[in-house]
Amino acid sequence: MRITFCYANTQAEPWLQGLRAALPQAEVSLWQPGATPADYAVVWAPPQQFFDEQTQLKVVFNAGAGVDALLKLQLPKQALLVRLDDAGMAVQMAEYVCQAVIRHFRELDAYADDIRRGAWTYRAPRQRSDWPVGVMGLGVLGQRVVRALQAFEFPVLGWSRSPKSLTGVRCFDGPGQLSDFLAQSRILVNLLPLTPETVGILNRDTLSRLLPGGYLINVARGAHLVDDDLLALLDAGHLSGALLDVFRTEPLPHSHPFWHHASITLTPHTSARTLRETSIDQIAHKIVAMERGEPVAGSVDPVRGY
Ligand code: NDP
Ligand code: OXD
Repeated sequence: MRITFCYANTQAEPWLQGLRAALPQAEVSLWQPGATPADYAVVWAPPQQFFDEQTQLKVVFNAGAGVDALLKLQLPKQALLVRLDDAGMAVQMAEYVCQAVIRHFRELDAYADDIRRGAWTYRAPRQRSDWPVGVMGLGVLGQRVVRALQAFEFPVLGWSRSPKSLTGVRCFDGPGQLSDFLAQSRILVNLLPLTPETVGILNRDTLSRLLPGGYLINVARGAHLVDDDLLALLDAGHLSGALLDVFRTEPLPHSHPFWHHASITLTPHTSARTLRETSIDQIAHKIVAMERGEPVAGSVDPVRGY
């Protein structure tokens, strides 16, 4: 079996060595234009030329959870697309979201400012029940985030495409229940895939439905958010702040107003990183299972978009 590797902006050699060690029976190589056709591909942000040449692929493994960029390309018709299914990202996402929720709820940035000014001040403790957290997307990452938030006893709501029943979570589904979900959330965490249905879903209409003083945590994709609508709602005081990890253009251009907005905190698309060893292990196990004709988790429905 042949495996080809095409991953933008990464050191290929440790991946190639890891894949060879995990699958000694496979011929693993770094893709170059004109390379021999392979059976399996491990990719992140490949060029269209890769798929134009690798027309025999049986399976394409995306070395990340989100497949929105890949689905913009023309993949070989017969190729199954499989994304990373947790692979160590869920716990990272849970710790990132919990630190953000706690930092905002406990006003830790305001305390840090006070201390920097030499002021020893106290703020009135907030009631956890006044800070319900709504999680958009109850998939692999969303459900892990929900569990972590519950450990800190925040009231948690969730919204997904299909109905869900999760212990202790007020679950909503479909476009018809989105307004009710938002109207009962003060902190909003976005963990949706980017699809034609979800592009621009964080906009003036939806964000203004949050409880007053709402706080946005966007860890999914930049194109979920209408940037100017967020700025308008922050400046109008309906939202109290936002933590953004993902952007329409990455790296975020230095001219973008998000860089200097007092109520916006930025991180550089780092909330849940692809962990090389864990990802190689997951992909290798899936290849072995597929060679045996067994089904694997994480296959993408290109029509649904995730
Ligand atoms: P999953 O596919 O496991 O979960 C997606 C969830 O979104 C599901 O609950 C699904 O509903 C729901 N959903 C999809 N479409 C809609 C819709 N139209 N309306 C309502 N709900 C919808 O994905 P993951 O949890 O693994 O990952 C989520 C996203 O997180 C990725 O697509 C990626 O964009 C982002 N990500 C960001 C990272 C970062 O570092 N910032 C790292 C990794 C991922 P249902 O359950 O009914 O199918
Ligand atoms: C992913 C990401 O989708 O890193 O895995 O954003």
